Amino acid sequence: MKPALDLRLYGIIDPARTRNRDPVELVRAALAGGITLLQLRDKHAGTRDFVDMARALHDVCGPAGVPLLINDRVDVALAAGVEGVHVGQSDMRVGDARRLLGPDALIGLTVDCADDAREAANGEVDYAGIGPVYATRSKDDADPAIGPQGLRERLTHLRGVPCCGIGGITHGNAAGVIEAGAGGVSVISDIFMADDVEASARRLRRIVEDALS
Ligand code: TZP
Ligand code: MG
Repeated sequence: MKPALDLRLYGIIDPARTRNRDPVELVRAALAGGITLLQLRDKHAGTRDFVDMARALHDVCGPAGVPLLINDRVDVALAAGVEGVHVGQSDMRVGDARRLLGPDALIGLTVDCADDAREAANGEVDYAGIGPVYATRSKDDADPAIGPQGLRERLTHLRGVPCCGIGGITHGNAAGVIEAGAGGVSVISDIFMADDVEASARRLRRIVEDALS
């Protein structure tokens, strides 16, 4: 059965963005603070280390009932037995990832423009990630920020596909992302670079809940 998808507070753990702290401990804290979905993103790890980290994170996410997705690497997702993947526009095509991972996998797609949004709306993806909404230091090749207005515009092409905003989202601007129509926020720095990861996640979750209600 496909796991339930809850995009409200979607944490992305990138071992290069933890201030040298243990990703597993940070994820434990973020789970305690209320993240609803987790992605492991690692642009540097060797395949073996990537799979080991995915397994270690899956061991802490499982008891919390929070699905774990892997950025880009369908092979790592399969090897570690996690719930799915998030793919970008130059990663494996959604149809190929779906064929490899099966109907119960959660698959997310980065949506950069109206054409991508139309592709996401064709039914094979479980959610779309739209951004960068604001400027970010966490992605080397990030496109220019689109702002809440750009997010709103892309949402019109998605025809009901669940969506989260991503990129530079903080306590100060998360409410605006939800008010623009996103179902949640996807965040690296404001959770995993924070001094107190649990408190930061908890505060963001409350902001998202308030904006959704
Ligand atoms: N894709 C678009 S922006 C981004 C990714 C992976 C980085 C988001 O990180 P942060 O630190 O929350 O801006
Ligand atoms: Mg990618």
